[in-house]
Amino acid sequence: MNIGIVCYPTFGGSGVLATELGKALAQKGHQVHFITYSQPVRLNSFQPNVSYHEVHVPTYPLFDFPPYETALASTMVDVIKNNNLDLLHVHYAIPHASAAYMAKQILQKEGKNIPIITTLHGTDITLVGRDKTYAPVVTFSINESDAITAVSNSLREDTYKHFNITKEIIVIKNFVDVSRFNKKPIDAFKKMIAPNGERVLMHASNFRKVKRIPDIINIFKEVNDVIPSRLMLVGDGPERPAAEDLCRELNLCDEVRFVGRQEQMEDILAIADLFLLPSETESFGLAALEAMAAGVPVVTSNAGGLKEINVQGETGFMGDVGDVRTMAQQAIRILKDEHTLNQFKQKAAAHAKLFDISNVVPQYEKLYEDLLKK
Ligand code: GMT
Repeated sequence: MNIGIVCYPTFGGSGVLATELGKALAQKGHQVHFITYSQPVRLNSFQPNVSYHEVHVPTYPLFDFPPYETALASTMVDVIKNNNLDLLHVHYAIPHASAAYMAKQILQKEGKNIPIITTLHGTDITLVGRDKTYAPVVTFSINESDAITAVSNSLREDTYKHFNITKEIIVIKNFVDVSRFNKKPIDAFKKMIAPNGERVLMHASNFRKVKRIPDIINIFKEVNDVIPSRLMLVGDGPERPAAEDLCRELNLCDEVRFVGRQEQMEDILAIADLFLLPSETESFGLAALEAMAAGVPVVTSNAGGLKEINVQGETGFMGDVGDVRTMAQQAIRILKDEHTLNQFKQKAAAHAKLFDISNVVPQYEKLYEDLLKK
């Protein structure tokens, strides 16, 4: 098949998932065309069968806000026509679903029908999309998609709850390439972070409010008071300065490392003993699944789709949003001795296999094939 994929090219989970899906489809022999405003971060090496089409947004002195959605829809039309795409798969509803609707209408006038698949990822529904300045367009363009998928049951329910969706939403859960994350720790790296054999706690995100970064630091403080530990914070975003302030206030500057955005998550996760994700909302929690695939147990909140990946008492634990005390105690329970930690590590890795890429990509292929038969 000739497949177009539209996504955010940044470090966010939706862009990561869309890029990994495109790469996997290309490996299976499909021609994949990424349409984004910059090179997706996980599209960092040459891949046969993969093309990348950049969306350029010309500016003009009149524009306080350059019309990205118009540029995106026009680029979609151009790429679909010139590469004879069979279908277009957009990830994250805003503004990809409405731009795709526009492109579809333009092409229909020219006699070409292009099926649109919209995959809902999370904040496009639970946070941003619900804002009344976006909601009518989001609702309309989701309903106009030829197929709608959501990355968890929880997100599917949220979408029906908050929007007037008249079509079936198919759940295709996020996936991870288990073979990529199954790596041995680099000893020198582990020694650098935890020179005296301290436990390594980790978090990776875009440091937005929804991730509750202060909870992570407070959980770490309680753990470190009992078990000598280090905290690695991977990523960057608006909450980082406040997080640095909190570390200074709590006198944790030597124990907490801010390592910024990183591409080689498999090497970084390989040295972790525990991953923390106490988010306010989380439609799925791909970062936690990648940690589990690396054999790292997770302590998370019980928000949204986290309940669908984290098995209480097996792959880690869950606490209520904001319940720092409980999550710290859960972390201590996991980290307290080598035997317990190893059991959690093994179960996390085993459970992640259920979400292996090899089980999930065929579900998207089947969906595409069914649409093309219509
Ligand atoms: O978590 C973020 O802020 C990034 C966001 C995105 O769209 O890139 O992530 C969402 O999509 C991921 C991939 O499907 C999910 O794993 C995340 O749970 C979801 N984030 C939220 O719901 C907050």
